[in-house]
Amino acid sequence: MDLNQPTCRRMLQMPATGVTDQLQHRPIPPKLTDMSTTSRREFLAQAASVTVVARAMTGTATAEDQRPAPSPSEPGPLVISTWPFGKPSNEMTLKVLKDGGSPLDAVEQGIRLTESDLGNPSVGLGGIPNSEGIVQLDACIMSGPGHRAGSVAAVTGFQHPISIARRVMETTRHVMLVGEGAMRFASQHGFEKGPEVTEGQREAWKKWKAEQPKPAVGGARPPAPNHDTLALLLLAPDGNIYGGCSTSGWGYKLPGRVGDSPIIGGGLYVDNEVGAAGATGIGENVMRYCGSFLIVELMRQGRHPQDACIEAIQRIARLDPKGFDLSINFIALDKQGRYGAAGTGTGFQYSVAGSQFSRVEQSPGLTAAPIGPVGGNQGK
Ligand code: SD4
Repeated sequence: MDLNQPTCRRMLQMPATGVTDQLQHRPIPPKLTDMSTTSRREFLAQAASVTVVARAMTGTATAEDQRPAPSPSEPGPLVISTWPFGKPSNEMTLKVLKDGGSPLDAVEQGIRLTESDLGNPSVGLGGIPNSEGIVQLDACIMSGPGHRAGSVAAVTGFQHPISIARRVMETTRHVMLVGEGAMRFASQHGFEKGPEVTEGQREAWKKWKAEQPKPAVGGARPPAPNHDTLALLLLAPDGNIYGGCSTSGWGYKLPGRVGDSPIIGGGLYVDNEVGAAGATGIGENVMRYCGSFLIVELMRQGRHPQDACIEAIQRIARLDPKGFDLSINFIALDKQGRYGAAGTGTGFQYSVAGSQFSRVEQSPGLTAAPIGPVGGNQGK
């Protein structure tokens, strides 16, 4: 759908040209799919989301502007995850539930699927390594019931940090284990060691390293732009909410750097009274604002998940010296089965699936700037 078409412009009540130019650093509408391939029901859902963003542009986003909740003809679970590569993970999550697995099994297995893909440069052991050539993984998991959480950070050589995070949650009195301790814990619990980096990533790292200027003592080489974490949120058939998050983090980061993804309230937050949110992008720009927690709190105040994502980014950009130049994206899901997303720039895609559908959707971007070189949108 071309947003400059008369129908769209009427819907948005905006001028035909210069929309994005005039509104630099202000929300722009989501790019919608071609009407010819869109059912009436999907069109109505999309029109509702356009209205949400149009109102957000004028600072009047309201909770009345809601994507329809799943209709009674589509009962059952709803799962949402970051990027198109989340689609197979969503489908795995639903399959595990269908086969009788628990919601936590479903979240874990869904995320493990992406972690197993050694071709994915930002989740699992196929990820871009740190500046010393070693892949360093972060992950966390949350259960709405019991408000339980488990998390691991800076783990190397283990293929499934999401499973280690779950084990931390289920077998210890702690929430988060990092580095050596996390790895010792994983070994004691029988988790298998894999390679520390794939051959392909090792070759790319060598090339990157050779091209870097010698850093000053104590200084750091600039990390590579790479922001494609998998965050996955599940509304289970019994109405409870769960979530998980897994990443290899910022490519060529300093050894020991931990991003937002394993930080409860940063890259993921689940509140069983309200809903859940997850993040992808430059973790430093999410964790300083407790981004996912903020979105859940906005939903608690009545915001639609998409409005909450938009408003959280607007608030972060207002506070941050970099404005909207932050490369952050969020997804959110509430207890009623409504969902949404937003990003600081255009191009962020996310995956949604229920018992009757599985698709990739385009998130609204709050500026016209492209989200940059990311692998997520090129995923399956
Ligand atoms: C991090 N947020 O470590 C993660 C990386 C990422 O998409 O890409 N997320 O900062």
